Amino acid sequence: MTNLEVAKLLRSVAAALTLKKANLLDGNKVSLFQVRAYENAATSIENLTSEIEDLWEEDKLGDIPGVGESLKKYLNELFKNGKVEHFEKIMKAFDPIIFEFLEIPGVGPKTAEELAKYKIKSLGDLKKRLKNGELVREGFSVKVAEKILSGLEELSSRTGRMLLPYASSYADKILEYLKNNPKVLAADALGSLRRQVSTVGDLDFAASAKDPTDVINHFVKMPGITQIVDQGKSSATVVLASGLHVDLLVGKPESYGALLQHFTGSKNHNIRLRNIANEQGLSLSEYGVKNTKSGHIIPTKTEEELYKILKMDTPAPEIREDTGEIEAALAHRLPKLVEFKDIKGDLHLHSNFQLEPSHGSGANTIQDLINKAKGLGYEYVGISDHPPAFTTHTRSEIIKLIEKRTKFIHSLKKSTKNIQILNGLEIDIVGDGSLSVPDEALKTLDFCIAGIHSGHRSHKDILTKRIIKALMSPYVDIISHPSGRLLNERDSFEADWEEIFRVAAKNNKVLEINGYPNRMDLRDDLVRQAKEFEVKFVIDTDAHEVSQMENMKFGVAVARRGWAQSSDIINTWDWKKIAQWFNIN
Ligand code: DGT
Ligand code: CA
Ligand code: CA
Repeated sequence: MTNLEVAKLLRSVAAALTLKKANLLDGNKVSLFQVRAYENAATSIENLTSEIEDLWEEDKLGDIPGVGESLKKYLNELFKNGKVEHFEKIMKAFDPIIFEFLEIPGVGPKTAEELAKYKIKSLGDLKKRLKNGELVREGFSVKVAEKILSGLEELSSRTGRMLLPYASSYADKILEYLKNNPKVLAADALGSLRRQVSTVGDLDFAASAKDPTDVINHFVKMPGITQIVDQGKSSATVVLASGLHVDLLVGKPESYGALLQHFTGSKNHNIRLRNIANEQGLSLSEYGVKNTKSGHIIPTKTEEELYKILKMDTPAPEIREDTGEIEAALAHRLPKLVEFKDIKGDLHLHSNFQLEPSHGSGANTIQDLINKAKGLGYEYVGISDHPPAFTTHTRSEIIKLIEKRTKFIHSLKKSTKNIQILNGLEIDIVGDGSLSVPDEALKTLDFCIAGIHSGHRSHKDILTKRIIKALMSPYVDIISHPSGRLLNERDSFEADWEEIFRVAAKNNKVLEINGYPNRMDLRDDLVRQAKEFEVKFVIDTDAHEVSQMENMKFGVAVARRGWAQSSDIINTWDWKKIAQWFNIN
């Protein structure tokens, strides 16, 4: 079974449990925590860089984040017998088509169950009967029908591009393999990965060697290759078990700079660069920089040499998109982009503190998060759990629970050395734009993150109003994952971003650049636009587990692609300045 198949099975189990709870079929025995455990495990399996079946054979299932003892037992049974009795028992109460419907973005277990009543045979059948109005005539809601249709469109337009952090970990392994060959003088991961685009179509590598054929022969023997699509003297394309395509170009050391430049792209950047070269009597290609008249190749051992020949500074790979970087490089006015080493803290972290949160509690203790932050060399760390929900708790219960956590964090502040701790929450901006926690409790915090966690498919004006209202609250400091996208799952919602940027800048509110692998939100293009309004940003990981705190560099990549400098990012500031900004004494 592939990772995707296993993940889909676990999601189906989670959905079946949700329905059982909703329908009160043993509902009292199902906990939301259990449902979430299956969903979390599914996500981490989808994103593994090894095949889960291999891990099972090597008895390493326990190494997968989110796979605990009981799930390990079920997965054992799955790989041994091809099925899990416990899962079959849970799922057999439901029409199997329900689990197909759940693949549609925006369709949850309840809608899927409702749809199943209409005796639909397949997703194709569903699309047909929605389009010809049949379902609506039979009593199905017009509004929900429209939502499902757009979900079906989104599903068919899915690109199948890999999220940057996972592509990056594949690339590290491939580079290690390439560099194992003593004939390889240098090897680099290029293309969209080097430009740090949030999703990657295929992986591109370059290697420098005197004898390219030898390197190619070694490359096509790499473990994990399922198909060799193309093999030439100095290039090859292969497919890995995950379906990921990998290109390799091998070039001579004298012109390795030209190869690096060519294969990093982007295509638009290269086209402009080629025109500039032509005007100077030069031609560019992966083989080198050629004097058009003499046919002589000008050596370019490094990329810097190539750009220098063109009388340009070298733009950071992240901004090579022909969106102004070429003009800036010619004028020697490239921005100094923010770097990972500038980051002094992470302010969006979820712990497992018993706050009875509405959703998304973390896996580790607050102390674990603090220790990890110290390990990363941070000066400060902000803990920002989700609060309890109004639907399950009374106002005074919410306040009491938050007070209890505040007390606990205060005691940690006293006992902790070498790092500053900030007491925060990530609260919801609810449907009418008000906040999910009473002001009375918000007052006790060092800082407050507010985010939209529901109603992502509402009208543009409604979503804009919700964010604007939160930006006007004196208690809100940061808006988390502002555009609500989930890569490969849900697009950014539409909103009046200019208005949002204007109000954020005016009220000294900070927009988050969330580095969680499937968020990368605010998006790079919106970061660049927000910068024009002098909006400040914070780069966070939104980690729900300590290891995810290492994703900071991917958040930094989004900021760099948005041309952000360290002065635009509040968590590059030292503790004194941060404490002043949040009014902490
Ligand atoms: P991806 O794979 O879709 O995430 O995007 P890239 O940028 O990695 O694109 P890819 O893998 O097709 O090609 C890698 C680089 O090679 C690309 O960024 C620039 C260069 N390149 C590829 N095709 C062309 C082309 O037709 N013209 C020019 N000038 N450069 C190209
Ligand atoms: Ca590529
Ligand atoms: Ca490619």
